[in-house]
Amino acid sequence: MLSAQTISEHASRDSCWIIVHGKAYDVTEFLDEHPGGSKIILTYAGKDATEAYEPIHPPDAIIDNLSVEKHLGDVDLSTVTKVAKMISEPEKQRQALIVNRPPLDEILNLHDFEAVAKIVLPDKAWAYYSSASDDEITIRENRAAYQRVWFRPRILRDVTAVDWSTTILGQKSSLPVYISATALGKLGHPDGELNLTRAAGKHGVIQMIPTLASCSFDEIVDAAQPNQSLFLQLYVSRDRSITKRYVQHAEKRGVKGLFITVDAPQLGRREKDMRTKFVGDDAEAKVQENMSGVKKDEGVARAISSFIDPSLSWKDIQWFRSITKMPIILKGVSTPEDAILALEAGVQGIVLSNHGGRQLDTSRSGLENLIDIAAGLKTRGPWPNPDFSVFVDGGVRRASDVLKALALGASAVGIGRGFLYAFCSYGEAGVEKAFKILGDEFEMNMRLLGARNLKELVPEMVDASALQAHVGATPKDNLFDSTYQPLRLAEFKAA
Ligand code: 173
Repeated sequence: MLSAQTISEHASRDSCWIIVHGKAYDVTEFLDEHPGGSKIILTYAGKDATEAYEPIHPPDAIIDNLSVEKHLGDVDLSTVTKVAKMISEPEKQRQALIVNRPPLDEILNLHDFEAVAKIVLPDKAWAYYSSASDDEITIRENRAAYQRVWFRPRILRDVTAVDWSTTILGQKSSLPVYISATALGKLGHPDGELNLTRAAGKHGVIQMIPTLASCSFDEIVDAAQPNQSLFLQLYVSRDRSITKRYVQHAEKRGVKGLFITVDAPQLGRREKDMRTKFVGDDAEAKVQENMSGVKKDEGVARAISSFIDPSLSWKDIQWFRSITKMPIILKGVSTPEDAILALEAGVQGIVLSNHGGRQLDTSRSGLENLIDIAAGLKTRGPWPNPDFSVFVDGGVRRASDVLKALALGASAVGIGRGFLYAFCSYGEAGVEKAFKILGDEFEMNMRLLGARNLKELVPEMVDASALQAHVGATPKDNLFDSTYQPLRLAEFKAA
């Protein structure tokens, strides 16, 4: 049993021990390998790092990443003096707001979750989740694109019974929507991604597990029902043996689709996230930062993304095919040229995505790209193609958005932030409510549109003639605009 006193004697770059979950670790040699940089670890050198560790890492990450001789053993927790945490005034106000958030019954649409999340989330979490790259033009365009498409409803079709269930990559789904991957779920709720897993299991919805989930992959799979379908989002590591092990483990555990992210060889600069800073502004952190030379203003995502391999190329696709039998989907395709290359490479589908506006700013919306990509794929085979799924994500908040994408030929639609904000604001019950809201919206909109099932959604039911015109008026999106938080400029220090 180690005492806190002993640990505190190892509080420097030359000998750095930390405590996580009641055990001590020697991380001296790991400092420069830490994907999040050494400075954040040095802030906790000689101390208990559990509180900082938990929201960002799966519980076993430290155990897996350090060789056994660096596992120093149990710490006598009675010797660890809990640093009394000063609850700041803004934090007190936040806690009060959580208590007073609107009852779940009063949540009527997915924008409501976002409005509540914006208030109840810690600043750092809201900044990370809501941010997008550069001038945030693409994230706003993702919403606006849906409003440039208008319905052409059919009448007198006996719409007593309507059915919006479907299959996605051969898996049953109660909605033509899957939960898209969003990283670091515990920044927003202590149960993190498990909120999604549990709600999805109850309601027959498919969850895409993020590579950078706060819960470990196995915790998520263990929380699923026996027949629950799960997909996996993959960031490809520079070390392909890590990627191979991860992919094959996922397949063994029954994951039904591998979504390889192809739009993030480098993370976009998300300025909202960068302005909140990764490490708190305390003097100690500043000293450590100066010593370690790591940039302090990277933002949460960039700080942990250095393992992603920018050399990933079309040549790698055959290798993925050789290591797994799961359907392979390329997530983050924007052009017919690449859609055709993907088809020719023999993958099972693509996601027309701009990463929720977080990567290349002023790239077009997935919905708009669907027009060109459908035209391109039509020259190479059937459209829609039962053997080549085309998914769309980005900016989806309403069932009517989904119906527009499906009418234009999408196989299903991904929603990331919408469900993320549902659990950040109300936990698992929030996600269940989000499914219910979407179901109600599907029922109403399909009746009004004259489509009794998803096969009856045809391109003639939408007027997309304005979709590719970027000039001209789009209707005001008041709900979205009232939650959407504009970027800020550099601020003066308090006098
Ligand atoms: O969009 C993101 O924030 C994201 O995909 C990511 C990538 C690397 C680390 C954390 C998040």
